[in-house]
Amino acid sequence: MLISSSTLLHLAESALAQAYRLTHHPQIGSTNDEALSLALAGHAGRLWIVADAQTKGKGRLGRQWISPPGNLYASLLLIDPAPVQKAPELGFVAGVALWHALRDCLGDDPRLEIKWPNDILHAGAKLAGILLESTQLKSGGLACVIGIGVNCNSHPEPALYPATDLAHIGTLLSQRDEVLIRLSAAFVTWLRVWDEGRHFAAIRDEWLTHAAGLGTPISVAAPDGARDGIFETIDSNGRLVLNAGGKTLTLEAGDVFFAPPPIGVLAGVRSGLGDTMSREERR
Ligand code: BT5
Repeated sequence: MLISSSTLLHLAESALAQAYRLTHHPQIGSTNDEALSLALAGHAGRLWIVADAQTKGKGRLGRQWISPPGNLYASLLLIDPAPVQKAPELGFVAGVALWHALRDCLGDDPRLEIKWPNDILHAGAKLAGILLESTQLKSGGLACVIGIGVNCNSHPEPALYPATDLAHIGTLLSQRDEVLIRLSAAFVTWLRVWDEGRHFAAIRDEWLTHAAGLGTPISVAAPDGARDGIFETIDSNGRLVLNAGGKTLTLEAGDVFFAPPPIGVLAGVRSGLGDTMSREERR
């Protein structure tokens, strides 16, 4: 069932003023899948799709996003937000916008960090995740879908990473409608800064200000195997730059681990692009 506007859920005034709109589903397979379907059916974009629960919530690389009621499951559909080659940068714009929205909920807290490519951690535990997908439209346009899951009042105990939620942290604001208002406002702000890819440097600077693990030893489960080294920076394309025993490695994809991961985990992580946009989708 689709409710065109919710009595509970609202977008920020700044988002409404920029013609963003909201649809709300009590339950859905995946808000990202719904956004992609709407795009293929000709939707003009600037649409937030929010569900109370998802039955097929998706993470990156075909992984599951556990999606019980009470947390925020939202996808933002944008049509032609930038030239095609700049579209993968949206994952970093989303990471910065989500970090700011959650900072508004937490207040100042140095434990709130962005993990490459765009997870949000609190005290090292995963608070929110982002899944960026895109599809080429028959019209020749590009539909981009930014899917965001925020754990508001519960979190699972997944095997790969520790997790947390806003209520568990004890934040000022923890309700998903409060998070959505701040998220929709933060996207207006940071999409404007990005300026259709003209100012990715400003997004990169902001991302690096809040990055987890900079200058520390990390392990990256990359598509072609595990890489260990010091996390130096991200480059002008958002790729992770690793100093591996004096040799500089630039990684486009992978899962980052700050502490030695459990035995077998690195080998078990499925390969794929760290920026959440598949090679197929980038063409
Ligand atoms: C992500 O993938 O972090 C992207 C998550 C995006 C979810 C949103 S919800 C709205 C929209 N619609 C969708 O269908 N998806 C998007 P990844 O980095 O691959 O992390 C997935 C991994 O995180 C899983 O393999 C689990 O280990 C763990 N996990 C699953 N559910 C979680 C949760 N609710 N909280 C924390 N970790 C979780």
